[in-house]
Amino acid sequence: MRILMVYPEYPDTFWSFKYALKFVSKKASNPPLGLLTIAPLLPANWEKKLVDMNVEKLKTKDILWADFVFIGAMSIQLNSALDIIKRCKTFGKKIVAGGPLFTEDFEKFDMVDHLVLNEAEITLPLFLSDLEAGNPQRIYHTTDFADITKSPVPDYSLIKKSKYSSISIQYSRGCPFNCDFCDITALLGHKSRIKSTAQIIRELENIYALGWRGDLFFVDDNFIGNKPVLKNDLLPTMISWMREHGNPFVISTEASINIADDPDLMKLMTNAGFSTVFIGIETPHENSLPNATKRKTKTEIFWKV
Ligand code: B12
Ligand code: SF4
Repeated sequence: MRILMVYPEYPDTFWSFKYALKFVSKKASNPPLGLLTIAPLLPANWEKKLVDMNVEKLKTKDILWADFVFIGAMSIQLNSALDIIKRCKTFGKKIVAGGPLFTEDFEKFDMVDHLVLNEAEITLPLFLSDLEAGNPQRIYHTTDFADITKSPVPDYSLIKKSKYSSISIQYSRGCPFNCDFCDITALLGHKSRIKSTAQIIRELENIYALGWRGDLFFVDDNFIGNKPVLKNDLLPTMISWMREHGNPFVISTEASINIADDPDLMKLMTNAGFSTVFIGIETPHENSLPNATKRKTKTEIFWKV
């Protein structure tokens, strides 16, 4: 079976970094980690090819090569996703779609043959076993959240690494907050679920073996969701690993502002190679926080920012 994985093009918005990326001779900031994560969930003997349309064009010969086209996308990629779907359908290809865009708006995609929604660790195996039995359904969804200690190491070998300014890696999913403008809790739940330290080391080994050196982005919703495990296990292990490998990565992530409460945690992160933490501040007005259904992360810190 030949699987063509396609990541649609972003529109020209601030977060596509279209103009900034030219200064560093890159095409996109990050590869599509969702598609890289589902690739190893597919049977090992299936052939897989990835086209990220933010770094290369989708060629007709790639579509013709495929038995199935797998599309993953965010809502902002809707227009490009629709173009891909129409184009693949003119060649009579079967389409499987998943990721945030399709999970949230699945009823809008009549032309998609199979909507494999929510976290693929749960829904993709169900689709694959029905496919093998010759009876694949149109929609697979779940209200459960995946045990990500069982998530496979993403197949980083599928990307054209020189086109990206940073490589993505994920330690946790989910967030305890409930901001009304954010889709995280609907998609991934309120509980911070973490991978094991051994998994992260395996993922770092894979990225290192790929020959990647430089920026690495932990794409967690809140990297510090489980501080005791970070402080006692992951970060000390990462510090040793980074030293043994000549500090190959410059790491960034996202975290809540209460990271500033914990100098020990920040020191450990710095020693493990973290150089930048992206912190979202919803509003400088404390009274506006309830309007965004955001409970305070920590008032004293919030007001010092
Ligand atoms: C890294 C990231 C980015 C990066 C890089 C994007 C990239 N190439 O990965 C950048 C900085 C560019 C970015 C930008 C934006 N992002 Co963003 N981003 C993320 C983040 C933090 C991680 C994405 C990731 O790698 N996840 C890890 C993988 C493993 O998870 P996943 O992709 O969901 O995949 C799983 C399932 O969805 C499924 N799956 C995924 N694809 C497929 C495909 C198939 C066929 C199947 C079967 C299953 C499947 O299986 C996977 C394993 O379970 C997510 C939050 C999150 N936790 O996911 C937000 C997120 C995806 N971003 C979001 C948003 C809103 C944006 C912006 C629009 C923000 C803005 N206001 O401008 C911009 C848009 C980009 C643009 N150019 O205009 C939203 C999307 C919501 C939605 N409904 O689409 C999210 C969910 C965050 C949020 N707060 O809600 N983003
Ligand atoms: S704290 Fe961040 S990840 Fe959590 S719900 Fe709010 S915006 Fe989303």
